[in-house]
Amino acid sequence: MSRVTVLLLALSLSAAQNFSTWSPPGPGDVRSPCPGLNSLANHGFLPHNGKGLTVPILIKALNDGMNVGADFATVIGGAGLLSVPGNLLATSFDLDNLDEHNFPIEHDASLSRADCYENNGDNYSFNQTIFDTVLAYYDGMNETSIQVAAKAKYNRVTTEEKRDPKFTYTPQQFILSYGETALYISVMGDPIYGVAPIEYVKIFFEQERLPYAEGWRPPTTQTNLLTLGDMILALNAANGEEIPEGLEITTNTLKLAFGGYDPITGLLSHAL
Ligand code: HEM
Ligand SMILES: *[C@@H]1O[C@H](CO)[C@@H](O)[C@H](O)[C@H]1NC(C)=O
Ligand SMILES: *[C@@H]1O[C@H](CO)[C@@H](O)[C@H](O)[C@H]1NC(C)=O
Ligand SMILES: *[C@@H]1O[C@H](CO)[C@@H](O)[C@H](O)[C@H]1NC(C)=O
Ligand SMILES: CC(=O)N[C@H]1CO[C@H](CO)[C@@H](O)[C@@H]1O
Repeated sequence: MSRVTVLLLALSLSAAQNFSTWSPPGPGDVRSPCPGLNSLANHGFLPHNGKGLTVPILIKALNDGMNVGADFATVIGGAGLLSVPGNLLATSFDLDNLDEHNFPIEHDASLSRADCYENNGDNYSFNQTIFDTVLAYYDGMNETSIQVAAKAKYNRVTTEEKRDPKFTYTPQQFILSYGETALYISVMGDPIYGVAPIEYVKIFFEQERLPYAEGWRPPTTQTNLLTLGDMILALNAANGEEIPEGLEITTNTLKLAFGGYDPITGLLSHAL
């Protein structure tokens, strides 16, 4: 065997080990409002304690765990660093730094979390009642589709808009929230058509686990800024939600929004 083969074998074995190892957070471990990062930490692709995350650590974990590209990992990793309180020069962050409401990522109208205002400031814990309203759209289906995922997402916006007096939905959050819908149907299914078994989607959100034992494998097509941009456009076309005035969906505006910046002005946005 060549040295290259041995190395590849070693890499795939260590990754396989982590797909089969899973444990929930224990005392002292921290988690985030993100089912993707929490799953990666529960499997040990990210440090199980959820602390000390750097951009290189994210790039490797997102690649090994779900075939998500370094382009996405780098920009959103930058937003993760911005979330460290009082340190604009931070080089690592902890998962619970991501809880801060409206900055730079956490936002209202999540698929599986209550709005901050509606739930006494708990803007990060999984909420089955909320997630059930998303699953209801898939009633009678065994797989996701772009059409249905889009409607379920838009319903979260219109629902919270009506009942949350502090509801905030900036152009940045428009992109983030479409991006998050694109992410779950990409990584649990595929980044082109967004067809994911509902069983996998439920395990991903409800248990924060990669459904390896149930047959899921990382998609062979990489999820990256290009696939996410195309899917955001397809999702938006499917539900017809009005695009904020002046906003274009391009790789550049995606980089700004995922990086924590206003995609129209390019400024660091800190909605109140
Ligand atoms: C494999 C890569 C990733 C996947 C599949 C993923 C998936 C998701 C999904 C599906 C949501 C929506 C949850 C909901 O609406 O209830 C979400 C939310 C979030 N993600 Fe990730 N994510 C990934 C990577 C990251 C990274 C690298 C960061 C930051 C460094 C991040 C930060 C967040 C935050 C802060 C939220 C909360 C937004 C909110 O709903 O308020 N994610 N993610
Ligand atoms: C889930 O969210 C709803 C709606 O915001 C809220 O009323 C409820 O208290 C939350 N449930 C839990 C268990 O946090
Ligand atoms: C969101 O949750 C975090 C963690 O509990 C909390 O520190 C923060 O104040 C919350 N945001 C708001 C606006 O209440
Ligand atoms: C969903 O049902 C269709 C049609 O019966 C079938 O072809 C497909 O394999 C099923 N998918 C899953 C994930 O069970
Ligand atoms: C190769 C690798 O990342 N292995 C990790 C798998 O997960 C466990 C924790 O569950 C870590 O200790 C390993 O380092």
